Amino acid sequence: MLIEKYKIDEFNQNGWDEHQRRFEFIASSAKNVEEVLQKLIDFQIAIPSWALGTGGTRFGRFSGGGEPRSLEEKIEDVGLLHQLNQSSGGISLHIPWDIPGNVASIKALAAQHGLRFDAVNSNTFQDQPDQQHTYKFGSLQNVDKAIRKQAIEHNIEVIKQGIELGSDALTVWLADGSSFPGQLNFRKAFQNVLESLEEIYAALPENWKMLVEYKAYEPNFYSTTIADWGQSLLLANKLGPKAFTLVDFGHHLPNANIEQIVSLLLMEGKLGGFHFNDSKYGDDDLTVGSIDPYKLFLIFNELVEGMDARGMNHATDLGWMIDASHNVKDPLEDLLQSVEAIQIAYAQALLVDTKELEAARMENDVVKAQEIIQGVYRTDVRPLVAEARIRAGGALNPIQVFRQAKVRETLINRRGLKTVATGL
Ligand SMILES: [Mn+2]
Repeated sequence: MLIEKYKIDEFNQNGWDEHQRRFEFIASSAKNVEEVLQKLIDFQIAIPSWALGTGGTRFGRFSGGGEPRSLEEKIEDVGLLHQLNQSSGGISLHIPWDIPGNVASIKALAAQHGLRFDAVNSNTFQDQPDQQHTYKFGSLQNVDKAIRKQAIEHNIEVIKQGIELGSDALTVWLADGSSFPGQLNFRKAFQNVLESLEEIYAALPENWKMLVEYKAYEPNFYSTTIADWGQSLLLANKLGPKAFTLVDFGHHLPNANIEQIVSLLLMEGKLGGFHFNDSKYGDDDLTVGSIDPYKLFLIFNELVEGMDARGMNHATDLGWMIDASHNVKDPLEDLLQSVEAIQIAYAQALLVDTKELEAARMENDVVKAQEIIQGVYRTDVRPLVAEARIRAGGALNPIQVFRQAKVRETLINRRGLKTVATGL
């Protein structure tokens, strides 16, 4: 569903004067406000098709009602988010959870909502009802050649689906690994994954990227065959210029210095994209910025600095996606919160005076360097983010509009209370 434009304009009147005061305050002190606003407007974050329903844990799942029952309804939900924040202009599909029945009508529906198809994701971490071989002991790493072949063919099929939709990247995340010492020959497993990825890589169109995602542990608990950025980079380097490392915020061991990882990957020209979420202990998939917004800002600071150093376009040269799960919140409200948290961190990173910071570093002035970084982090940039959203045609306060327009109630009426989004 979409909300009538005039209603959004009406809702925007609430708190308008206060917004103006707050925006003028920050606009009077920040140097490059117009440039920051344009970059915020251009910056789009893809929403994954699996994040629109309530997620669950291995203990249970509590449905919230009105969840999308089809790919069409998922696109409509992302379209609504994009209408409200004007920053969710991409949707990332998981195959086979979301195989488009009629590609032309799916593309038309997405275009109608101003959405593009972001990276397509393969799935070899669970068995599908009609598949011949099981992935219980891994997919691309499997000791059985026939199983590897099945997983390779699935990835090539996903590329084909993506080409039809106008996507230009394949994200590969493997659950492959081992749960007990002795279970796996590490070298053989890695070699099998490399050889399998080489076959998939060969099927990539010229303008496509392969994003190799890593994860420290889970669902395997002793080893993961692509466990960290070193292993992912090793694969990306061996595969070739179309292969890149994909960093997911929650896929690290506790306290990993993710900002340093993205900095070095950018230096090597091998960072392909970033998956946003937040975590306290492990791959918790919580709302972006809900636990450690400072870490998010520090990562963005390195992303912006590293991309600028290579002359990259922030909006288009890396894949940006939210990869989170919503167990106790309305998924759409949660996604609105996540997008705003990303924009806040991005806006703050854009305000860092990099020349001044570099000068402080050259003087070994540790205190000044910290003051510069934290000075920006402690600046309330929410009025900048809101101004960018309004100028792009969105809502001053997306969550407030979502609630006042009774979106969830309407979706429950239309779709039912006990719907379950596919894939979760
Ligand atoms: Mn991810």
